[in-house]
Amino acid sequence: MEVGAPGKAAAGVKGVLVSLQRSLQQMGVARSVKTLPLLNQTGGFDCPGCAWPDPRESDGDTRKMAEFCENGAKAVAEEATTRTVGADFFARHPVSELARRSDYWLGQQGRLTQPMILHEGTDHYRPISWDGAFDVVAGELGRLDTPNEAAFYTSGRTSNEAAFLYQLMVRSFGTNNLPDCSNMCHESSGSALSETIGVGKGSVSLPDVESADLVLVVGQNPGTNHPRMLSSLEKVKQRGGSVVAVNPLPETGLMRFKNPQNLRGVVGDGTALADEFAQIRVGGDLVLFKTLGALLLRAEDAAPGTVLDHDFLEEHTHGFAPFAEQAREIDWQRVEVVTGLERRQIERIADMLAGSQRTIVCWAMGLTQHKQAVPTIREIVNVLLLRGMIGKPGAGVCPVRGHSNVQGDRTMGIWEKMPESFLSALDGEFGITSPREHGFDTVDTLRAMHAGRCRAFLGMGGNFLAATPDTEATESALRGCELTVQVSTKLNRSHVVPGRTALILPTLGRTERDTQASGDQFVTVEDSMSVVHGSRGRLRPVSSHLLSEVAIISRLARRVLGSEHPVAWESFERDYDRIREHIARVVPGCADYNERVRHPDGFVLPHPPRDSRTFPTATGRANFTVNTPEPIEVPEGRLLLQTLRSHDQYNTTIYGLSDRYRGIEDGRRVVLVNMTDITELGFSDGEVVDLVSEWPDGDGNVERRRAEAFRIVSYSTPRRCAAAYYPEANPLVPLDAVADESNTPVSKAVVVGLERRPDRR
Ligand SMILES: Nc1nc2c(c(=O)[nH]1)N[C@H]1C(S)=C(S)[C@@H](COP(=O)(O)OP(=O)(O)OC[C@H]3O[C@@H](n4cnc5c(=O)[nH]c(N)nc54)[C@H](O)[C@@H]3O)O[C@H]1N2
Ligand SMILES: Nc1nc2c(c(=O)[nH]1)N[C@H]1C(S)=C(S)[C@@H](COP(=O)(O)OP(=O)(O)OC[C@H]3O[C@@H](n4cnc5c(=O)[nH]c(N)nc54)[C@H](O)[C@@H]3O)O[C@H]1N2
Ligand code: SF4
Ligand SMILES: [Mo]
Repeated sequence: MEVGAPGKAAAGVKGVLVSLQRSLQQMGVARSVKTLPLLNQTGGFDCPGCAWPDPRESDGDTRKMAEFCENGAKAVAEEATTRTVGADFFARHPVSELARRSDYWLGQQGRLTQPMILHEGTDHYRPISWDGAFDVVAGELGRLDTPNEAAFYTSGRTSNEAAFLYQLMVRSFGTNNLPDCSNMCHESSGSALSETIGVGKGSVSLPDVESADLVLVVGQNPGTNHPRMLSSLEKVKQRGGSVVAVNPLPETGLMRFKNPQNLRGVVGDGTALADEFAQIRVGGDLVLFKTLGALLLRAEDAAPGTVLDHDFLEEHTHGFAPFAEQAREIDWQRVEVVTGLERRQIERIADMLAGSQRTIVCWAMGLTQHKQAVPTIREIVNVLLLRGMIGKPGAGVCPVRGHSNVQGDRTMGIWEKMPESFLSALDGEFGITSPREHGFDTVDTLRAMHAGRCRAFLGMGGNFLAATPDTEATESALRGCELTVQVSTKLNRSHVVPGRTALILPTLGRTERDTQASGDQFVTVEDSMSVVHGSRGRLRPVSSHLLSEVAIISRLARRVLGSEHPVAWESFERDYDRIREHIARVVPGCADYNERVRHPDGFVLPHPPRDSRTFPTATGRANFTVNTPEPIEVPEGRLLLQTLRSHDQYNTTIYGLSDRYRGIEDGRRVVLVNMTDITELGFSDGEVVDLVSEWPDGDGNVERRRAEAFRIVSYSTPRRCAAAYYPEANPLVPLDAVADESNTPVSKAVVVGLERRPDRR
């Protein structure tokens, strides 16, 4: 492992070189030349990376020749690789051996090419026919005491068509157990926004972001995780706007951007981004936003009529008086301790808010994966409401989504607690009776597995084992299942920690041509800004045995639900327009779906707060809320650990071992700690330690979880805060550490100690 100085600017020529190198390594010249020009283009395929939107002609924007970033190119290379994993591979490698390999090694083996089964008591996956595989699933599901003993997970790459059919199959089978990656991701945003503005999605468009005069980027590392967002932040700066970054780490992508699309980015220094970098303590954001709200109210007191948007408050909000009554207090000493920020900086940011005509707040996992994530996001809404910063151009809330279709999957009904209006529309359309009892989310699925109440697991994409908290406990939960089924493109850890019987069902990726009886098909997706559009793969599938997700679900549904089932499953696989006809009638905002998704720009789903300042909340208005910060207790000698992504991974998929913006190369088992803490705790930079987390179990005992052998790296982070990569640090996250209301695992605030390893110095 090598540790050097962190990078000074994101992207630039280096980013372009890395994109090319990875593409050539995985796909070769011919396939690279065929693939990259179609990425994010009209008539091409949607980037399988993140959910950042594409420019639209309807907005007066044009798409560039290369409308993708370094990490988008890596995502494509990872999927469109020519390396394959077939029956011979599994014959050579027993599961017990694969289980000892790293996530990186597993992913690098290539694409899965044929259905495989692992029978009880054996150590090798063996080939099975598709029909044979569906028989096994139907048989095991049929043996359950109730449909609620099965859980059906979804990861956010699944297309709208597949997601719609999947939830239809699961509800027809008789359960709402539809946990998804969103439970671990933006669930907190959905909870907070539904309650306060009535819609659990962001309220801004791409032109809004680019025309804002103030953008706050809070708990998000766009240079790595949403790289094309930097082009939008660059536009904000070029138009005279300001950017505020709130983050414990000075992430390179928040500081300076070298846009490879223009000369300044190639030969110049690029564009400086953050005007203010607030290096906040992990978990300090609720107190920060409460203080910003207080300062706005005080500024209004000092100069009445100049700060608050009284018309907006009167016409569109509810609960302002009780909010304002408690909101003016500031205990500066406490604020400075909890946030780690200086009073002067918080006052400067408040001045920027008070002077801005168009403010947008963007956020991601640095906010959502905390115990008080939901109150924190509600507090951001409070601050925006004070100045009427919602439902007007250039202003609003912007939770930046992760997976490329995670938002679409929810729109299509992947949720353990879809509202009655959706369920009754679904029942009416298909003549089925959906269950009404809420299902298991991700954490509840794990709890149910431990309690023996969930005995069958099917994953539509994703890597449930590596993505979820408390890895050791999760392993035993999955091993305790009668059946685990993974519909996947690539080999991952969830395949090598099997239930009594385990199946791998390989599927087409988004880059690949999807040919069915009626001809080549396209699918649809929804980005982070509610734009729905088509995606058409063009590459020859990596194996002729692959089925599309739609085909897998349709065939499995026929087998599980029987030929008498009222849904015409066989019609869907032939022609995906048939699925979209149903989507048009069931899913709100999707009328004329087939027509509108064929528009080169797709269409934008309705969002009442954004479109007309109508707020479909319980009060019919945007709600102010009163939120009380709870201190996070970090005992002496302990650190507060956040788990995050390197520049060279996609969640549990490790593309490579280079986190170059943070100066870390050729290794991932690192823990970033402030130099003063390293010294005070009696360690030194470069030493290898175990991380041990501590969690009070409620009976007065402390549960200890250990992750071994992390190299200490001295890094710029606030005192008593630390950072390590996900998924390596997941064994430290207790299953019971969840966010209030959203039940999202608290992956950004784990109390840990560093422990000297017995075998070392
Ligand atoms: N290349 C690539 N792109 C991706 C992904 C990927 O793995 N690789 N994953 C996708 C997915 S599913 C998602 S959800 C997104 C994730 O996108 P991000 O949310 O950007 O991902 P993380 O790496 O978890 O980064 C969290 C950021 O929050 C900061 N942070 C941590 N704790 C706090 C806190 O208490 N307060 C504040 N203010 N900041 C904090 C961290 O320092 C870090 O910069 O990216 C998506 N895009
Ligand atoms: N400690 C900690 N834990 C976290 C997080 C964190 O920040 N810290 N982040 C959380 C977040 S935000 C998220 S979203 C989750 C991610 O959780 P998941 O979505 O479950 O994980 P991924 O790593 O994105 O899934 C990768 C796998 O998906 C499969 N795949 C890829 N493309 C396709 C496709 O087109 N179809 C199908 N069927 N399969 C496909 C491949 O086999 C690949 O191995 O992890 C969460 N876990
Ligand atoms: S910003 Fe996200 S969606 Fe856009 S090209 Fe990069 S990874 Fe793909
Ligand atoms: Mo995510």
